[in-house]
Amino acid sequence: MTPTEKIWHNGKFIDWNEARIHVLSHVVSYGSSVFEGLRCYETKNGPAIFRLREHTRRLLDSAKIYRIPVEFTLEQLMEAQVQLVKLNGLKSCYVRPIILRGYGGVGVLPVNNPTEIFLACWEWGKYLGDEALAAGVDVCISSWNRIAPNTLPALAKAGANYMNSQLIRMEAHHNGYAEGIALDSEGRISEGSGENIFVVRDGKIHTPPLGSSVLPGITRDSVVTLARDLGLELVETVIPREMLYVADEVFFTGTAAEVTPVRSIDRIEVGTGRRGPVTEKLQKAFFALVEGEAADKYGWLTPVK
Ligand code: PPE
Repeated sequence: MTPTEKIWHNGKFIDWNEARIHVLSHVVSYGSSVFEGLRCYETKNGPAIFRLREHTRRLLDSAKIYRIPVEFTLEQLMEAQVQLVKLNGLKSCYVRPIILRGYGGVGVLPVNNPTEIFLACWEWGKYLGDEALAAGVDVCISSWNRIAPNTLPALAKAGANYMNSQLIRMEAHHNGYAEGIALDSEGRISEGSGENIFVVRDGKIHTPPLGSSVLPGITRDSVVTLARDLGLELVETVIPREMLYVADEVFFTGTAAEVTPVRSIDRIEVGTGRRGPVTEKLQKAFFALVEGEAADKYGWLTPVK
């Protein structure tokens, strides 16, 4: 990663190297952070942040679930992200807002731990490799399950959830796969360590519902909307593991992963072992929109001016 110039902290822009916290901050021992990841795309009308409002809303929702007080409004945080990208002079980048419990009281109960908010950005290329978007990735089912209901809330994008994601991703990596797919605590398909998942069979698209321990992905929502626009049949439904092995197409969605085809699962080829027609259609629609080639009919792009 190449550092950029400025990071936003509690309302002020500070130098990249000054964005520090004390080692005894609550977040370090107890994982008490919530965060976001957004992409800013280069369009012909200049840089534009994709679904800024929805990401910022999810950030505040995550903080609310964890009772983390936030003194900034949705609008203020949106504006700060636009200013951040502008100030750092990037055409396209990844934006990472982080809200954490800081330095003060010790012990699990967060008393006297001030909320610290940081907004950073940097240039970030293709998440699952340069070839992934066209060729697809080889993945496995993880031996780790996704976080169960009543353990850690899956609707919150909390730092602590990513201990589970790390186990999934590391296991996949060490066994030679690009990514792992986790089942939920009932053994149904949940999601990748950092992506939602879609399964296509006979032209019908399936994706697990929010009750299957998935993050309410904003790319997921975008793809659901685009699929319906294209007249494709799509259902949110509980999906058994073996559906993956007999699918015609499988793909991941995520801010970092965008729309990435899956070409094999547990060394079983998905369909013909290459990107399928439904995945390609949705990828095209997605990139046309984020890159400003197609009309932004839902107002998903916030220009950085
Ligand atoms: N599930 C998980 C567990 C997840 O982390 C992400 C995003 C998604 C689904 C997709 O959500 P959305 O980005 O709103 O479409 N993962 C982020 C983290 C990547 C990272 O390594 O850090 C991302 O894609 O930005």
